[in-house]
Amino acid sequence: MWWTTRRIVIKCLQHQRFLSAAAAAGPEAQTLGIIGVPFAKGQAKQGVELAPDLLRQNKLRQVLQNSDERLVITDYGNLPYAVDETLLQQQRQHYYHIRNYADFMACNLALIGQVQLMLQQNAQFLAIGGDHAIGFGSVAGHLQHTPNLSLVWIDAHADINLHSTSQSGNIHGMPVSFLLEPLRPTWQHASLDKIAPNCLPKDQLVYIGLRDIDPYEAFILNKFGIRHYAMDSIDRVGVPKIIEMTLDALNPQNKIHVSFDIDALDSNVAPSTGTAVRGGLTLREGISIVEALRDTKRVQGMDLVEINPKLGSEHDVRTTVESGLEILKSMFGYRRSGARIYSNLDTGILGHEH
Ligand SMILES: [Mn+2]
Repeated sequence: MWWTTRRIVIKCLQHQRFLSAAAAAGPEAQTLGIIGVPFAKGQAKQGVELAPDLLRQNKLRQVLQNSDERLVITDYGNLPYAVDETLLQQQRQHYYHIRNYADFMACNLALIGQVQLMLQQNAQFLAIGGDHAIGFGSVAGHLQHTPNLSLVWIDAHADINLHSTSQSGNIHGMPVSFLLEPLRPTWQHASLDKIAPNCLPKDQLVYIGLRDIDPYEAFILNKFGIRHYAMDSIDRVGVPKIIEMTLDALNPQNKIHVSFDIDALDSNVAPSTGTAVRGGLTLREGISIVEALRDTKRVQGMDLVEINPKLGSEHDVRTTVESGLEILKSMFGYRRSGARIYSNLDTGILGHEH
């Protein structure tokens, strides 16, 4: 009968009000620090440095706030950095075949400090690139604050080249090699033990979405048994199984860092990016993965990188920005199921009979 249904609806609303009151009283105001990292020198295309401000213009803050009203957001602006003589010397002597090594290191040194600062002041942080070269500083800063960390790298590419294996010299294809314990000796002139002593054990890294792996990258992944769920395994077993295997692989005590390269998504939903590869994740698959990670309540840091507003048409740029915002929304609280906690609902809308 209609009135029975109505009574159930009212009961549900009352229950929801109870939940929201509990949430408001609880200690868990969810603090989030945001840093823009407009770094474009890890690759050759201009434009990726415009992404942080473009996302802000497209209401990044409101989108996040609407996805969870309990979020307390602090935007730290865009990260400045300065190159010093020591780094230029390292570049000249050891890493001259890598494009912009000194800039890469200077920016990431600043980011390592910035991430630690944000985690002292917030429960979570978001770093917006820029190209994926900033993945080094973002994860390294996270590791210095929280040594027990797991990393989920969602990307079309493995970004695990060494200076000796990179064909392009573009350092946005190398950040993971700076983070992993067994690869650190290959960067012996980079003073990593000094600038970022905590590194990532190889069994706490999982890749999702790969479909363009260089030969030496494949060699490294196989040699060290690094878990990588490329698009073919996603096709074979489906996203839910990939999520399950990913979570099984990560230490349940650890916090999680999610480094999301927009090119993990298929180029029809993320066309404006420097190294687009067809046959990627659908937006729904991307959202599913991010939601599952969020639901662990262990994600403490995230990167969103490689959105390039100078590539493609105006429509392409809008599509890419919208996809990026959907991914962020899901990470920071939005639920497609509608199962959210609202504190200010008018529970009288259905009348007052009980
Ligand atoms: Mn990448």
